[in-house]
Amino acid sequence: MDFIKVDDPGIGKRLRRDGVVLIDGLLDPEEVAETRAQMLRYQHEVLPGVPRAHYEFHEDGVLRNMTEMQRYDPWFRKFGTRERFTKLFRGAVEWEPTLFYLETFPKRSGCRPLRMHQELFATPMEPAQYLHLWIALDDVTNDNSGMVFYRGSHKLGLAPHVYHSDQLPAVEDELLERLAPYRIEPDFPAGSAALFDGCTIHGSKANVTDGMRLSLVVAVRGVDTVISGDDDIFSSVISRFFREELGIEKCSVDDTLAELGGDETVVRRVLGRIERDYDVRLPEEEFGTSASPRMLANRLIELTGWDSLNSATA
Ligand SMILES: O=C(O)CCC(=O)C(=O)O
Ligand SMILES: [Fe+2]
Repeated sequence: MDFIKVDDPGIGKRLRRDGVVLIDGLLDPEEVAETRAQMLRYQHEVLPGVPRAHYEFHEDGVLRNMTEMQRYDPWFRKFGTRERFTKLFRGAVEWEPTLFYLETFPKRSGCRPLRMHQELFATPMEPAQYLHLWIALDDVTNDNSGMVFYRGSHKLGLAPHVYHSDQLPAVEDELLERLAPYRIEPDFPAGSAALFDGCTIHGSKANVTDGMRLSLVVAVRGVDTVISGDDDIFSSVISRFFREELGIEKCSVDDTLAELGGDETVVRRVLGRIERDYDVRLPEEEFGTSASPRMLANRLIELTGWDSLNSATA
């Protein structure tokens, strides 16, 4: 597959046909350097104030990912909405795109392959209007977590995924074998990019080089898509805290701790876990044992300002 320019009028047609479009020189070398510098700044200056839910380090302290970067930093928020990208998205699809998130998964030396997956499987939405713009911030070749795509796989819709204990769900091997003739493994010069559909099967290889390999993803979705909102997500996370702290199997988002047999010590443990993961201290006296997961989730969202998916705190 060949690379085309960001303003090529054929991008939409290629995206519909192949589910992935390779774009040449999306960022020039200065922009690549600046973006890398901004990622370092974010890591050192912004990350200490970001809730743990939106970044991860490997056990030995090497950065593993930073997600939802548009929420915490104006530079990245602006990056995600620059005109060059907005025009690209608008020209590529027939729906109106809106910024969904910015994220980075630096591939450290020695990292294992990222199994083949579809973005839409991990983040379901209705209708399926979802694009990733994956931007290489290094020369990305076969050896440093080279990218893999299955051309045309977006036309299959959602593919069966299997769960692996060590990783996210991945497309089953049998299907990948059948799709082998459509597998592509392009080399990406720094600053080039792949624009791909939420249903396009993709992944990346092991990094067998000595260096870290950097990329940045800008995701957009249709303005009218419905996804699980923060209230559903956080209510469900807090229900899990309730279950684990009480040692019970079932807890709906409206069950209160008192109804489930919890006392003040359980309240304190649940609030402690919320604080650890989200850096927000909910006042104990406000809820006591009358707290339900939904109540705590709503208060958490209020206090963080995460009242909409792209609400910003910076
Ligand atoms: O950077 C990678 O290796 C994988 C990227 C990816 O899965 C994505 O952009 O959705
Ligand atoms: Fe992905």
